[in-house]
Amino acid sequence: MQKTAYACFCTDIIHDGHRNILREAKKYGRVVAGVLCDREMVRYNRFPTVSLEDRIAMLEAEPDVDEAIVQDTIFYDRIVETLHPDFIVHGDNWRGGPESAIRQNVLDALHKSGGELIEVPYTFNPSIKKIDERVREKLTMPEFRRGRLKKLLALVPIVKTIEVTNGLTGLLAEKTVVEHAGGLDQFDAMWISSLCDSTAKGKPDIELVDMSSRLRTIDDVMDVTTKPIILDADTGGLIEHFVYHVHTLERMGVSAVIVEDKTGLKKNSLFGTEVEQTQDTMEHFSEKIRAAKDAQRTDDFMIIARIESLILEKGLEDALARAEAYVHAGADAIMIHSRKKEPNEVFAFADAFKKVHSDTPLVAVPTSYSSVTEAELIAHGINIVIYANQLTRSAFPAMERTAKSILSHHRAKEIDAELMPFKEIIRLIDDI
Ligand code: SPV
Ligand code: MG
Repeated sequence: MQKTAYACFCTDIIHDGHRNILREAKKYGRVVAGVLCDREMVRYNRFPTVSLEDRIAMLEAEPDVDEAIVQDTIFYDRIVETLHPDFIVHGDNWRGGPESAIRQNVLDALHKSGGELIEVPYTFNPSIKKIDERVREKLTMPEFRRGRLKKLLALVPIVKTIEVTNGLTGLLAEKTVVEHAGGLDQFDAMWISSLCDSTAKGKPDIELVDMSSRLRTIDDVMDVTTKPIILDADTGGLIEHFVYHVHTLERMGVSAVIVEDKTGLKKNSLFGTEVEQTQDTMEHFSEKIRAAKDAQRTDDFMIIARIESLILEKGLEDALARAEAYVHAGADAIMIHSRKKEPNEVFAFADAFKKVHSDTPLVAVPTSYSSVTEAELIAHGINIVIYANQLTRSAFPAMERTAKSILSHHRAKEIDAELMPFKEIIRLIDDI
């Protein structure tokens, strides 16, 4: 009986490197090509720029492919159990880094089934590099990245979002992958926080850093990343101004804007009732949401209404009534904020809200209730989790310690051992 050689592809374009793998597979028998499904591609690699159907057709058109099938998990157990391939063929570039977890999974699965892993030396040439760069370039374009948050919401159990304030933190959000409990994890989206953006400029978080400056930050992040961006737009300012900002953000390729129902001089929510803060009226804020939805030009963009009732201790009923009004005004999602140490009030809100609006996404920002797990948030119907300021809070004490050490020792030697060599930092930076 003819043997089966299987190779899985997680790509939008077939280039010489892939053809080399297929040619090698052909030497071992009938070639079955796997096409990694959208959900897994998004979670573990990058967003597909062509549909699953087109990716299947692309592989079917390859002369060395006998059959193309969908692989629906990044790990190979299911494929090995159902297909029983005699050989799995893969490039040898997965031996180091987080991808080695997938390699180990293949080895374990093949060990059970009696199959064999064939590793082909990874092809790296200038034309392949160019193709890779072209796909990445396409992913950075506004029309491709704008709709990515909506797509993610349909694909992943919770959209894991991390604060970014510049190109470098953008690259961290884009490229950090960890292997954990036999799986791979990475962030799905980026949050441009008003608190961290202001803090990076040494300014208070009171809408003092104006939109032109915020847009500059977004542009820096966009230049070097492909993941979707959620902008913290504070109160959104005057309705007449906010509608302009919606146009600009859509045109740039931002995926969502979050506006909070406060008015006047906005202060950061983490101060709660310790400072004077005024909540907008339900009617006026609904009008703001409605005007923004009217101004929106694409279906991709999301306007998310942020409710400050729990922050301002106005109670759950007020929060739920506002949620109802804002959804009615057209909000694409609701962010519920809390500064309690425990997630109970967020859960109570989420449980009640989801009973009525099971399809409206909910956003949570677990800064003060940081012990909550993603699994618990998912269980209560939260769809987006924002880790809103943890990168800034980790960088600042490290920088302060370094500054103090240099001042105390009148040289840098004492702190040097704690510092990362620059060549390790710039490994994140792509050359053109
Ligand atoms: C921000 O990150 O700027 C936020 C979240 O708005 S919070 O600081 O908790 O208000
Ligand atoms: Mg903010």
